[in-house]
Amino acid sequence: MRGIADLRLSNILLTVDDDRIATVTLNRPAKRNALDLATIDELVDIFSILPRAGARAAILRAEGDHFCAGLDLVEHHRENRSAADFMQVCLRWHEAFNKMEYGGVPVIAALKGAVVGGGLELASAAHIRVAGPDTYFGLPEGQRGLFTGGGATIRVAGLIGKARMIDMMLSGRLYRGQEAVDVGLCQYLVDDPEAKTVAIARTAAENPPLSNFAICSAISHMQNMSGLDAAYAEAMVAGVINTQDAARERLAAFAQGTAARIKPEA
Ligand code: 1HE
Repeated sequence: MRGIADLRLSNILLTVDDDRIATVTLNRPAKRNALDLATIDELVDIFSILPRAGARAAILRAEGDHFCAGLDLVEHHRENRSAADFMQVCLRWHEAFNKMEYGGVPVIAALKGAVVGGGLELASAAHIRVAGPDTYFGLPEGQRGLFTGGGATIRVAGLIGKARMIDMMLSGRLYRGQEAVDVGLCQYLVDDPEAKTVAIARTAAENPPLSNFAICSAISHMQNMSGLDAAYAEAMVAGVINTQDAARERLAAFAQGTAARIKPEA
């Protein structure tokens, strides 16, 4: 795909299959996939290019036993950053995660082991999170004398509400299993998150790309608007999406009785 081969990646593996489904693999398992600045730069590059290159969906996964241990604490300690320096680091994190959330390509995350701190911030920028039996979620920032800097106050609070987020940060509470689904940290809990993630990505990739673009950018944008403006924007987006050629074809199939009906599996 356009531009992908030119990317210089060290901490992340990127592959794209014949159906234009990208697999983005965090690849620092020896450091529990902690996010150093180089990894964040690679995420910015990858999620800048995938929408323009025509990716139909992206799977976000990790090598090793843990999805992501959050901010690279050793790098942060070594760099002895000033407030201004770390503000710039956080802006780069926001750039990466905003490209994921607002890029218009469905991002489905396969989660395992620790999804903590910045790792949870990364996961929460995906559109769908799939957890397994060993997955756990935490925000240990308080214990480390830190604060979230990669968007948790927006995305994690949005998923679980501010009271639960504050509890996680103050008390170090971890969520896992069905409780993690129930509070909204993930949408699926399955034995094999990798397989489920691939299946979801394949299903999503069958939707017209323009529909997925709206689903994976417009909803997030509209959440940032007043109700009145969101309703206006929704009408504009629906005007474009619901009259696209791909929609006309699918509507014709429905009218002719050849399209699938929407029913739960028996
Ligand atoms: C790391 C990191 C890291 C591991 N930065 N190097 N995040 C945290 O507070 C979580 C910190 N990590 C852990 O609690 C544990 O490492 C895990 C539970 C994730 C995994 O435990 P374990 O026993 O499998 O591994 P380990 O022995 O602790 O670590 C293995 C190596 O990974 C070791 O390096 P080594 O060179 O000594 O072998 C660790 O130093 C390294 N490692 N986690 C750097 N996070 C934008 S603001 C966001 C703020 C936050 O994200 S705060 C949350 C930080």
